[in-house]
Amino acid sequence: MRVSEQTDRLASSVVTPDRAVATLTDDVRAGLLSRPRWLPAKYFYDDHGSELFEAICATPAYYPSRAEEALLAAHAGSIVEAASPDHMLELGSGSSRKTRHLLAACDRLGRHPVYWPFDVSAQMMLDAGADLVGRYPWLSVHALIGDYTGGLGRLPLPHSGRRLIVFLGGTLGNFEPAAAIAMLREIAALMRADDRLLLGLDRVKDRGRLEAAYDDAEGVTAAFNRNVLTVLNRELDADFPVADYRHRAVFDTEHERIEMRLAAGHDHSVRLGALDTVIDMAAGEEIVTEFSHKFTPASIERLLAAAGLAATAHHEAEGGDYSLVLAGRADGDG
Ligand code: AVJ
Repeated sequence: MRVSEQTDRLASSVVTPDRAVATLTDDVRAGLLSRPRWLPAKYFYDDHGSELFEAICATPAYYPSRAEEALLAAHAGSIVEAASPDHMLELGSGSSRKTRHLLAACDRLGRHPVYWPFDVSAQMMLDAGADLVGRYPWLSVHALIGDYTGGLGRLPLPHSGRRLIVFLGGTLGNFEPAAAIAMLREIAALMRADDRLLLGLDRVKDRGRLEAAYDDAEGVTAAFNRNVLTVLNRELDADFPVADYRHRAVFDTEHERIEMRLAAGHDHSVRLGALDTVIDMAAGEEIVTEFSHKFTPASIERLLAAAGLAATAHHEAEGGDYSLVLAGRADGDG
């Protein structure tokens, strides 16, 4: 850690899951041995994949992260005033880059919450945490190390104090509708009447811009997509011919989602050493590697309502490109 005298304001805990989280082997057995073939999106993010995702955010075509950051920069003050948090819990905090807008607003407004980032990457949280406690003398950071898809029932947050739960990046869009509702219900279960959820969601827009955002001219998203096969080769002793797979990004208008896929360039078989099995891939056969759901104001309201939540403020980017929604319990007093 960079600033050792600050460790009293920088703590961490490992979060044990409430329920069994599927292993990579389980997921590959369920997804790759069935048709259509699919893989969960979370396996993109090894160290290299996380770097590639940062590089995607810097491409001109990938607008969501810039749109979200601009909304945070513009509305952090009103969000902090509305939520008045004593505790700020962030799911999938990564390097906490965008959260800095919220913490800066807290600083300006004299609101001093404890920050609880929750992520699988302990190192990223501790690096960001060390920087943040150095910046704000009032701030304590308590990093929660774990996989939030394993449940939120065992977090060491104190019972008292108002909570602001932050779930940014459009990550909820990676979940299929039923799983997104289940995730929001788990979040709602952590909330009392005055607590708030801040949710970042990408919006439905014209197909051309959506598909371009997931197929940038520099080929960064293509490299990110193929990287999941490199992860499988390494972790499962597999032999995917990674470079022979073609990146595809298709907007499914019925389900209102981008589907990222990898299409095999030629007929071949793949050995999955750790599963002691072989799969045959035909030329053109696809593996679905990610869903990224896009929302409308109406579908956001329906999603929140299905989880017992309701929007208390809705900040949208110009032209409706992106939404930052503040929500509370539907049965709360507002
Ligand atoms: C980080 C999951 C929100 O779905 O837009 C970016 C990941 N995939 N380009 C998204 C992603 C391809 C991203 N999320």
